[in-house]
Amino acid sequence: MPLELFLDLHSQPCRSVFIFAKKNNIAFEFKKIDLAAGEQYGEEFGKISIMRKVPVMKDGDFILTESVAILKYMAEKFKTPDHWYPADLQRRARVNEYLAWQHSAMRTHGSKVFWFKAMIPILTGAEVPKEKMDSAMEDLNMSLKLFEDKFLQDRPFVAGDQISLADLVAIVEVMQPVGVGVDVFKDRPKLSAWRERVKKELGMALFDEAHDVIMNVGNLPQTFKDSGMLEFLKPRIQKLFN
Ligand SMILES: N[C@@H](CCC(=O)N[C@@H](CS)C(=O)NCC(=O)O)C(=O)O
Repeated sequence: MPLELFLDLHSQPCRSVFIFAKKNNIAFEFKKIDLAAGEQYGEEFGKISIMRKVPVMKDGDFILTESVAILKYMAEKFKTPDHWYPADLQRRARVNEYLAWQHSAMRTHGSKVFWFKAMIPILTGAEVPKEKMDSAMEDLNMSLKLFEDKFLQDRPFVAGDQISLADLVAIVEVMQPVGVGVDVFKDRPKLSAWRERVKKELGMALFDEAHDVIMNVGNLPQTFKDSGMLEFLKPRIQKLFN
């Protein structure tokens, strides 16, 4: 029986899981969970995960949440090429180092800019105050700089000469603000060259397939409104400003 992957490609961690499975010819059934329509809060999804977040993987009776855990599970179960999650202790540690860091840095900062630019003005009818926007951009720029200076340095990819899970998890997060018009690659030749290498390794068609929805987020806020998710999200939106 193929894996079941519960995904919404608007979500960065879902894109990493989707791309990894496809790139490695891992058979799976795509179970779409429409986050903007609130499907993660439905009864059916609740039976799959009380975390109510995607991605989720189901392998027979075994259910796994957390994209990083899912990626490592797939890499090990399907014995994907070593470069994705190297057996070598120190190269693997480099991958793990990035995967541990990114949740509280690149992911947090890129997501915040995405919400501030695209979602909040439409959901609340008001622009995000300039000082909040500037502060979010500052955090994102700091993460991007650390990615270049600490995680890439002069290497083609995070763990060396070959692409790994770290690059995959990084690219999907870096692309999130791009979807709302923030050109994070401008004046960053090192980051741009890395993006081109990653795209080439993944394959342009697969990269574009995964990122299509995030590059066209126009209808997303309307879906939030129509589904009643807007009311539900208000307290969370408030938290973003605290
Ligand atoms: N740490 C988790 C993050 C999962 C997560 O935050 N997913 C978001 C989409 S990017 C989600 O499902 N949000 C739905 C919600 O909070 O209602 C992972 O890496 O899988």
